Amino acid sequence: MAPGFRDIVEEARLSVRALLDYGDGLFHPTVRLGVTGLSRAGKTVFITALIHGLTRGGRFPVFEPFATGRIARAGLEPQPDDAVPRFDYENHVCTLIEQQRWPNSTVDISELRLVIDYQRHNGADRTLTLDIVDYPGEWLLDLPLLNKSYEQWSIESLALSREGPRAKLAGPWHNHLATLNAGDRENEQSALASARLFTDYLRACRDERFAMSLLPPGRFLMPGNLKGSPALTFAPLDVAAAGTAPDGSLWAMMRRRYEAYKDVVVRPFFRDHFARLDRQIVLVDALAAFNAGPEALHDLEAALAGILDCFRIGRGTLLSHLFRPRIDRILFAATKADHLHHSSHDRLEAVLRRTVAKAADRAEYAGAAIDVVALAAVRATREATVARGRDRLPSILGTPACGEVSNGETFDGETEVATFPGDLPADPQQLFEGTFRGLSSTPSGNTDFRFLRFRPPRLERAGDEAPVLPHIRLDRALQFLIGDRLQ
Ligand SMILES: Nc1nc2c(ncn2[C@@H]2O[C@H](COP(=O)(O)OP(=O)(O)OP(=O)(O)O)[C@@H](O)[C@H]2O)c(=O)[nH]1
Ligand SMILES: [Mg+2]
Repeated sequence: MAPGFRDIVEEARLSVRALLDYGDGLFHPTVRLGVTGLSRAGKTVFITALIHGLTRGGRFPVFEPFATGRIARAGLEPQPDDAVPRFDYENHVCTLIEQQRWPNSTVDISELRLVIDYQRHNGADRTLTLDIVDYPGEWLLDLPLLNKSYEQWSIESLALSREGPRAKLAGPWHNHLATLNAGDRENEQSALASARLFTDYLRACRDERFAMSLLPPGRFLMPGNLKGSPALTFAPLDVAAAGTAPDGSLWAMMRRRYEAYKDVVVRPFFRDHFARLDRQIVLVDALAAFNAGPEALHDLEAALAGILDCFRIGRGTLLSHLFRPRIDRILFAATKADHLHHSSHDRLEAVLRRTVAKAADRAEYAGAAIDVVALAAVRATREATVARGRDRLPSILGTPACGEVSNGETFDGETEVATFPGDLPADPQQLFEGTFRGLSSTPSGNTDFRFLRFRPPRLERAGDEAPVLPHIRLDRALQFLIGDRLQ
């Protein structure tokens, strides 16, 4: 398809941005690291732990420049973008360490600059600037909308909403949809009701019992200052792919608003943030999908395919070819691995590897280096072996968060318990064959997995020194993401 005027303008803007960044990068070697993941995946905890570890001397044996002492200093400096909120690092550390609570949910983009002084292998002193950008994964999953017409999006969203557990959750919206005729005159009240019922359906899918991942448009569930605006007041209609919307019809109104959503939300995100990233970590809460059931796992797989597609889109811009390849490394990380016994960490990694590999095949992806890791940015548990009859079960010890329920017991947030969350199978394929029982189909208590939320660990202080946060494989993630830039 020939590029339209809007595409050319967009390309020119991207090019100017890339040139400015490129010039800057010549004098100050910089890595712009995107940290993303769907809501509650662990973004805030990951960034907080990463900065805390680098600035306060964490234990990172696998992060070579750190372990060999070549990093002389790492410290925070003012960030480069004046219009982006600063990542509230100090507050998050205080919540985590002093109050032993997890940080509150964040719904916007934020940024922080870390400057690392290090010695090259040849002895020369150098500085690497690491700009960390935290943005919701839901925004990333909006990028495929750029290549879809309203009609295509409607057809796909409707088809998806008729599958598996989604069909039941979409009931009220489908009933309303059946009363609408796309060719009828445009009507604000119909648009409002459709958008509300469609959003209710998306919200129900996200509930932890179903833990669905693929829920665009992302801002419907996190509208921010666009709440109530026409750009968020639309929904799919039952329309034909090749059809034309009659002037003044409900269809034309919905289509106009869908295009407005792309203009107001998706394109600026792509231009101002996504297209400027060099490296990307995608955090994935696979355990939430195991809790919910096989459909959630398949949905996660589809979401990861969508995400990989975005990185392909991101490589197509003109100047990024001429000057430097953008996003050249992508790490997929299964978070909260501390909920599993270490004997299952490799298995969790294998599940994610299998999910990403399949997604990568589908997306016909070729380009950046991709790796997979199972990690816990903050390790909230310890391990133990618990005797049950003759069996010795590999268990984990932790303090379940206040209000968590297991086997009819409600926890008070103070008592440490040993739990056996369930073993992952040695062959990840078994999980994808859909034979396990999750909350979406089975009452809690009878599910195959039950991962409780634990409180952050109680840390021992040695004198005035800030305590070190325990983690699992955070150093491996760092080595992949920036190790090569500190040679
Ligand atoms: N045990 C354990 N729990 C974690 C870890 N990281 C995150 N969590 C849990 O996951 C929840 C969400 O983590 P956040 O870092 O706030 O996730 P987020 O992706 O920033 O979430 P939003 O800001 O809501 O999009 C926390 O409240 C913890 O319950 C971890 O390393 N270990
Ligand atoms: Mg957050």
